[in-house]
Amino acid sequence: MTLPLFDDAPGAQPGHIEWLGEQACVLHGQALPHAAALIDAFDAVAAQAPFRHLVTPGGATMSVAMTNCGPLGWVSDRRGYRYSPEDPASGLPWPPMPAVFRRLAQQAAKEAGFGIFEPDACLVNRYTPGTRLSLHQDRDEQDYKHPIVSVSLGMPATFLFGGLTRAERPRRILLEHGDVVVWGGVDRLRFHGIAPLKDHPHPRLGSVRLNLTFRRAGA
Ligand code: MD3
Ligand code: FE
Repeated sequence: MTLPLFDDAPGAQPGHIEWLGEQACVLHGQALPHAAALIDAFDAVAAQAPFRHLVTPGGATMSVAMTNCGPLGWVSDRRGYRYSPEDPASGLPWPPMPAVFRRLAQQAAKEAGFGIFEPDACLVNRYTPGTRLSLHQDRDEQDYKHPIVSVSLGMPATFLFGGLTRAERPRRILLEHGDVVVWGGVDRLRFHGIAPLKDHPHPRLGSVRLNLTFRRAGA
């Protein structure tokens, strides 16, 4: 039997489904055919709701820059974490979720076995070299029965896939341009994060990684 030396070694083929848990998987390369359309649609979102570095309730500034599209957007400030229908920077609604975003998220949820997924929030994270996202759970949504879909674009990242307690040592999984991750059910509350990004410039996006995270945040 041959065991891989590194579980974050590249080499997963587009179309390959990598199961990380009972109800968590990576759809390798699933977004590749749509990457150009996703990035073009995203440019319009960022023009209306620019990236910003949010402050945590503890007062730390996050190294990830964020914006949102869709009916609800995830925000953080000294008062806490929550979903808001308005961009606090402008007081306006978040830009609409582009159809190409929604379709991809729905298709991915279906392929991963979650049935009909109607996201009402899309958080966009922007990473540059050195940016990290420390281990956390996603628990600001109303109902954990809905899955979450994430789409990676641009530079590769090492994603940390932990357990249901912070103490469990996370697995390291390479996420590349075009990879889609879907998780829900028993894996919905796993701790996860992103290791500090290395500089491997991407032909279209340069020294940037974008991550789109689709959620059903409201009822
Ligand atoms: C969670 N974003 O926005 S998504 C977040 O790449 C967030 O920007 C990360 O965590 C990012 O809240 C990671 C990918 C992901 C993959 C597998 C998971 C998150 C997961 C498995 C369980 C729980
Ligand atoms: Fe998260």
